[in-house]
Amino acid sequence: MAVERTLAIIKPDAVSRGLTGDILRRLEAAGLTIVALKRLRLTREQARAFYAVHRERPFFDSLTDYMSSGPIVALVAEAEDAIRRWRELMGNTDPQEAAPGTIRRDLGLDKEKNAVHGSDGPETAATEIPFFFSALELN
Ligand code: IDP
Ligand code: MG
Repeated sequence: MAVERTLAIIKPDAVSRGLTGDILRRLEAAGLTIVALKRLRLTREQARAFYAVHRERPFFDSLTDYMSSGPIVALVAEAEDAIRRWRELMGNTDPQEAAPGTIRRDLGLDKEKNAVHGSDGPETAATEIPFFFSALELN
């Protein structure tokens, strides 16, 4: 298994509740390395661009309003099999369905405000990482 990079986001619900440190600790404790990190607030248009793949879904307007409602922390994590491992740490999209010990089960509020994002595959990571980080920030 090759060393991979994934895009992770600590979503507005988690940043506003002061959970950034807890989530970063879980990520590092699981053996992933933070190679780039920033705090920012997306505009509504930027959130709609980031989640464009979901534009036909009924939750798209609500999701993108929420994702632009306050600051987020975006980061790139690196490890062997990083994409799958970060998604496993996050847990199911719906915190009520997520396994005990996962971030979403422990910290998520509901299916929308579920604390964290992770790329769902190598192609997605390859577009999501440059959405937030320039080549200079990814040495
Ligand atoms: P994922 O984040 O687990 O990959 P996706 O299906 O890609 O889940 O959905 C992206 C985001 O959209 C979710 O993390 C969540 O915030 C939101 N979302 C997904 N499904 C629903 C839903 O049924 N209701 C409300 N929000 C949803
Ligand atoms: Mg997804």
